[in-house]
Amino acid sequence: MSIQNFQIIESTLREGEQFVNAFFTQAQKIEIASLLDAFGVEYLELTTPQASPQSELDCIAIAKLGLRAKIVTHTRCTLPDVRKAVETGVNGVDVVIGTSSQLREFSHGKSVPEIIELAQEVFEYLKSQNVEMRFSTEDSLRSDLQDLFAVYEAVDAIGINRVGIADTVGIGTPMQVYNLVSELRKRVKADIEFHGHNDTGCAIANAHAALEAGATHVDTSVLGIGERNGITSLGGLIARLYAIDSNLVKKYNLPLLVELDQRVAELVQVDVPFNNYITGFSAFTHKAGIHAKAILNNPSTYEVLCPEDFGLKRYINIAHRLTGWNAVRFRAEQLGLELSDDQIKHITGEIKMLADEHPLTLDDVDALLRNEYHPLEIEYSNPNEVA
Ligand code: HCA
Ligand code: CU
Repeated sequence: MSIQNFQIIESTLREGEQFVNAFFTQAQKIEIASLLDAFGVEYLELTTPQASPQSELDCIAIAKLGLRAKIVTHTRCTLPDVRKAVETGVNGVDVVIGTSSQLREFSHGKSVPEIIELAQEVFEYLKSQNVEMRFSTEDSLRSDLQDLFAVYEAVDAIGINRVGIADTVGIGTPMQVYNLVSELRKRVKADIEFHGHNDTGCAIANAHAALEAGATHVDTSVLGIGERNGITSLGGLIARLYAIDSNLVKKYNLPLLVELDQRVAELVQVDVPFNNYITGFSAFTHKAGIHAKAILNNPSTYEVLCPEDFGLKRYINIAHRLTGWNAVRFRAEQLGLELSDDQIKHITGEIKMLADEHPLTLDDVDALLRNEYHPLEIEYSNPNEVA
């Protein structure tokens, strides 16, 4: 199925708050919410007001901001929790309960018929409150399929807006997620949301597989922060979809990703990873001579993401032993130095020799180029001129 309409449920302020280093103040939450809203995510998911008195105040404050994004909060499947959620003034409630045998036995202790009964009670109430309703099953990938579908079909019959699949432990593969979502797509009318953890590195691929199978909503967080090593990252999902068709993500303000990643990294005291999608420091740096030459002719040779679309620039690193003379010539042109091909080739050889001895910087290369360009300048200077 080709991906057409999808929406992002941005959970930096819920799943992200479960990241070990996250201790957001209300002002910081408002700052993150406003940035995400300016980026254009469709939903912001907030920590349940049941978590603490401050969490409740934060929900109320963010619900009042009048952002373009819909504000939803995340709750357990109980009447007191959803009541409290509705009272904060949010637009929707994301209800979750565990359906796997592990969670049924060791977490809430409820049977499948009991889960269904509880869900019916909770959603009948939410329906009367005119808020968006989502029901998701924790640890869906390790749940018995019969149980899972019985629960989803029961809540779908109530007429809720979305059902969610959660790969809580990051165990799913794209193929498994694809198959599960496809099956669910046949059984429910509601929209389908996917929430995937990244324990085994599949969170982005799984989110993409879910969309291909007919999911309509994906949960993300900035930099992927969340419980343990987190979930599908906002930037990673954007990169994945952009590479399929950049039109899929043109509804978002892409240049804001850099600020979002940097700001959230700062708030949770980590660096943006060097290999991060789009905003990692080497994401648009090309090094080998062969790559550099092709990139200079046509960037699409080695780039599926266009840095300009994210307000970024590509960088060609020439100060190393893998360099090539085409890239060195390009640098000379950037510096306004007219050098012959022979001169450029000679300098390229010198760069390689020096780089074998010690690490070089771009300044070192620039100096070599400038020396080649003005080799005799001193001899031609006017001896009568007094310094
Ligand atoms: C958690 C809950 C959750 C919920 C996902 C959802 C998960 O374990 O903290 O609401 O769909 O990963 O199962 O984040
Ligand atoms: Cu989660």
